[in-house]
Amino acid sequence: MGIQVRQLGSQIGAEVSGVDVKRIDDASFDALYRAWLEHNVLVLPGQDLEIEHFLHYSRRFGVLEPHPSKSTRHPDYPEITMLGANKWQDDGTLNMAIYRRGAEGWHTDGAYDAVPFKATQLYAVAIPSRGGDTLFASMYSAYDALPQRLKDRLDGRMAAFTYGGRRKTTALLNEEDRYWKPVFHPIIRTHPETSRKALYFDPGKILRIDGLSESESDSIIDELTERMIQPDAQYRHKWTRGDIVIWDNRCSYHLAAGDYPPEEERIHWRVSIHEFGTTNR
Ligand SMILES: O=C(O)CCC(=O)C(=O)O
Ligand SMILES: [Fe+2]
Repeated sequence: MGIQVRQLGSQIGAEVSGVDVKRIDDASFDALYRAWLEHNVLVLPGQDLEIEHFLHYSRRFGVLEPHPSKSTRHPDYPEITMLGANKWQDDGTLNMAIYRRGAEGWHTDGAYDAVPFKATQLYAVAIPSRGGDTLFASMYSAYDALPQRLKDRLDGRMAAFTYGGRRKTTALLNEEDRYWKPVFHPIIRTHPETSRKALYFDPGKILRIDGLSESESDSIIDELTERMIQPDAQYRHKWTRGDIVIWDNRCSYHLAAGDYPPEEERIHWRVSIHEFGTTNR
């Protein structure tokens, strides 16, 4: 099976064709994995999958961990989150936390865990007639574009992160799961596989930057929020049913457009993937 890799954005994103993930061999998977490390976001169109196939393929990247949001789990497969399912409430109104999931700001998944997620992978089950794109941006490019003053100030510093961050947005969690102990990550993070430096930052999950006064920490968080997305380091994915998209949370940010007609269905199967040998829960 020969795979073809076509670059999408100038600094992030690639499409892989010539692959059926149900029967990809080791050599092709190695090539695909290398392309993923290089491009951070991979799109594999035209996949025809059952849940078991998706889980089996996802496990080639690492360990699958159920997302802490229990209310959006698949009832029979806890590792699968059903994005966009159950968005209508009993009183007929739209559950905005489900409809707008991932759309409140650029973020990286799992920064609230001691070991952040390696990857998130989605499979498009139902796609609306318009809207509902997902946007991606490179953390490597964000780091490269920082002024030297900030690189020097942040180098070697840890930051505290938690679920919901300073705004405590925990609507997707059950009551009993809303207490999170902050975890610490280096804000300039060296990718464990590529050894490249990235700006590991998430305005919706960060609490403070260690070793700085509260006011300096807050003002740097504001400045990083302005600088984290480089306009020329983005890729915007327009979904087609059957697409698999996987992104590397150690070196990319993403954002759901959150703008599709709510009366239409937008459903993805979603898995959180951790590095082999690591678990948080
Ligand atoms: O639905 C999307 O486009 C992405 C949602 C998101 O942020 C996620 O799945 O982590
Ligand atoms: Fe996300």
